[in-house]
Amino acid sequence: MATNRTFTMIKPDAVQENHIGGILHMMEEGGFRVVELQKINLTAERAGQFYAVHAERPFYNDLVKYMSSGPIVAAVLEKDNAVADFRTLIGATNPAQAAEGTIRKKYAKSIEANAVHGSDSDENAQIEADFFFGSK
Ligand code: IDP
Repeated sequence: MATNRTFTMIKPDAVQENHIGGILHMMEEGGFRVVELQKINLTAERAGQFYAVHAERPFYNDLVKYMSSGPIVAAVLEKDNAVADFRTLIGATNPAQAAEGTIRKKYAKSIEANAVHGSDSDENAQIEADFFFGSK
């Protein structure tokens, strides 16, 4: 995957509260094009695999439970400088610290239920996109 793509998920709290459209709209308004899109339920096992990098963190078990608590929307997005620009658009992990105008500022409920995921590097964007959509 080129550096103009990133991977995102709309997390269970935001899907449950009917914010898929609002969040996709903010992504498109932010200049991102939806390349792949899928609504899916993660099993606890799959959620655990996705977040395996956090396996030693104290919040890992809760995070796995939360991410498998209801459907999520997985997507691949395209834009120049996608990974960095998307991290800016979603805002800080903790919504209390997220900047005005960011997706998490508007939709996140807590540091855990923070509405969206965004890849943190080109390498992880590729790995995460493949996790859901396979190699392209
Ligand atoms: P990021 O999603 O902003 O990249 P990470 O540090 O990679 O943040 O954490 C992954 C996810 O784990 C976060 O989006 C959030 O859902 C959850 N998380 C991170 N830190 C905490 C915490 O301190 N308590 C509970 N959940 C957390």
